[in-house]
Amino acid sequence: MNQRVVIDPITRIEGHLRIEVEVDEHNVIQKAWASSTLWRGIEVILKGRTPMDVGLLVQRICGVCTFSHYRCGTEAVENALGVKIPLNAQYLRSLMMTALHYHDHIVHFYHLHALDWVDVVSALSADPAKAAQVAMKYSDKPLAAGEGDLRAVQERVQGFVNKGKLGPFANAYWGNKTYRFSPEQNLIALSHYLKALEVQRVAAEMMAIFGGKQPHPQSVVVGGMTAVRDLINPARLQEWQAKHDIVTDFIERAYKADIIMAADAFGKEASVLGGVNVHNFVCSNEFMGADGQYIFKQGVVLNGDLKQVTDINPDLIAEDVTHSWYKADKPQHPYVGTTIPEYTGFVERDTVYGKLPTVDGDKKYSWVKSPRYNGEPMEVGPLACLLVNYAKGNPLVVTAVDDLLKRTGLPLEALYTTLGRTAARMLQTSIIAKESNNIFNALINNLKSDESLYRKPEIDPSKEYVGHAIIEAPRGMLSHWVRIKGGVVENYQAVVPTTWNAGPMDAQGKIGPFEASLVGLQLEDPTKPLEVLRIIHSFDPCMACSVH
Ligand code: NFC
Repeated sequence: MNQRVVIDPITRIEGHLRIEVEVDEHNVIQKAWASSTLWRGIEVILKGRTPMDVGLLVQRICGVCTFSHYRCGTEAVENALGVKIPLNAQYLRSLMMTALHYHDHIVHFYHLHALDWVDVVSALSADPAKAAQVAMKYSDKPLAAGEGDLRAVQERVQGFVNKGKLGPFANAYWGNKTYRFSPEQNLIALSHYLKALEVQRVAAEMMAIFGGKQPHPQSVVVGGMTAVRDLINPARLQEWQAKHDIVTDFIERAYKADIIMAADAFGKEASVLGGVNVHNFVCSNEFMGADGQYIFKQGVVLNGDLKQVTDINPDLIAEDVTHSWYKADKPQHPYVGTTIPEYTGFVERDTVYGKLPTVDGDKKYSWVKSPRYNGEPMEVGPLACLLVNYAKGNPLVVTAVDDLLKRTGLPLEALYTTLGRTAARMLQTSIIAKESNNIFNALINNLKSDESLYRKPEIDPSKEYVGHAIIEAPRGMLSHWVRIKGGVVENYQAVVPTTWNAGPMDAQGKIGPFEASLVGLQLEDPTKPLEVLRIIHSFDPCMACSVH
């Protein structure tokens, strides 16, 4: 008999996500429902506000990728008003975006996702001398190089265990058979987990250098950037460079090495070799450097066909709310999108954990809307960015992907897996780390002849304006859409990365990437669904963003 498994809340993410699945008698998932349970109505709050405040208000959508919304909202207003910001401001915004990607991707892999791969308890039985040798296999200059350092990590964690205080390592599925690292590999990754706590702070400080503070930076305004003198102060620029070096060193010597190690150990683990079942991908241009060139370029790939990549057509984006707790009788383009709540709740039934509120799949079951591109569900995020850019022959991406495949011995198809999604995020971070110096140098060069950072925008209350911005946030393509009338915001919609990935079934019965990724997965033990966590975490869900 089929049984329901409810995981609510999913932890080690931002925001409120519940995943419910139905498994058959072999514990194979037949149906999956992704649901988010908190709505705040920020699009509604924006109505009637001055467009100059949009950036500051929309960045409260999230506590993680605050800068993404801040910048995207500000740029939607700039697009509506026809404001062209100075080049220095564009470079600075690109650099701030690099800091955000470093921060979010490092925190995601180590602090949100790693424990789906790393068995901390097993690390306690590792031989630190052997672990130091093993580390040499995955990097020419491993960060976890010394036996002494590895022993110290082991003793530190053993100390928590002895006191019965596992802290962040409590309540996991330690010992699950789908963990594949040896004790030594677990110890190496664990040492990086602890180091990453320091490195993510450095990445956050990078954002604060140009943003004034982090989270919720304050330096972006409609028309450019504020705090002109401070932003281009040579001491500040040097500080940026020094922190950049610390972060990129970690990316190359720990993050990349750990992904190669995961490919080695998990290369045959069935539960990570699926997990990409929507084969449509879309991403935006991001990280503008000299001559208006982007590190990553926009595009759309459908049905996994890397031979055909098309440009994004913004007219083809719409949001469906058939199974979302909102009213609307058909999919809406974001310029005319509405956000009218209509909550209908859950139904109680038996699950593997006893009676619980559960989804009625015929009804509404999530606060997340379902974005569609020309009627199709799309995966967004680093995997989409890499696949689109690989299809476009972007040399930075082709080289990075081919190098990793060669190094791990995996075929290109391995990208279409949970392991591939997690590896893509590391590759994206590593490419940014190598290329963003060009953006920094372009800024320094331009400052020699031009110190402008701001152009005052004009707004005529007797006119109506319409504008949007599409950017690549850490979790994927983000777009904001604004209509301005009488000098204030008339309508506002944000179509957010995790909304694309986590949205429920649409009117045509098509399911989105989260739900599709789980169908067909066999669970080792439905009461301890580690495999579900591993797949869902590989998207790096941010439900605060997705619902807003
Ligand atoms: Ni929150 Fe996001 C917004 C999302 O664009 N999803 O990456 C960005 O949050 O982390």
